Amino acid sequence: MSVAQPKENQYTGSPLLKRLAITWLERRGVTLDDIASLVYEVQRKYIPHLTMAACRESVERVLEKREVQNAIFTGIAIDELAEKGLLDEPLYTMLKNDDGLYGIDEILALSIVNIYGSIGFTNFGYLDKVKPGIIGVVNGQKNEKVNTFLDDLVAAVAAAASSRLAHRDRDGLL
Ligand SMILES: [Ca+2]
Repeated sequence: MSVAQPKENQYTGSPLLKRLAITWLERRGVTLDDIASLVYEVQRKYIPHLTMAACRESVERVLEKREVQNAIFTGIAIDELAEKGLLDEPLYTMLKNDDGLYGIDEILALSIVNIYGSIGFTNFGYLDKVKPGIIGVVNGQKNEKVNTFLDDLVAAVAAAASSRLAHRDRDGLL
């Protein structure tokens, strides 16, 4: 007698996951254009002919990757659980205060950063340090909201999209 097989995942191979990832980011106050603006800021000094449309397209391609979607769902879910007070100690206080020694927010984000090669680490480091645009905005909402994972996720998606553009430009595809 065979063991019951799990039903095929309704999300497998579906553009629904990408749409959901965008919806979850928007629910937390981050739009595709916010992330595309970060990509533009990072890459415009290296690619003079760069357009916002190309930046936005690159962000969309990054958001099609399953590992990126999963990192976004996981990080945002933890932020929202902490915001609702649904996590036990000691996790709750670490997340609420964005404790610098927690570190798992950055580790989750790093799973996104390297999908287009190691140049992503440089871009991520810059975005994490300077906190331009929407990263500074979500970082400044720490009193009302828990964005412990969100700022790193956004920086990571922007860093990966920037790396993708750098590679495409080098290959003459832009
Ligand atoms: Ca963080």
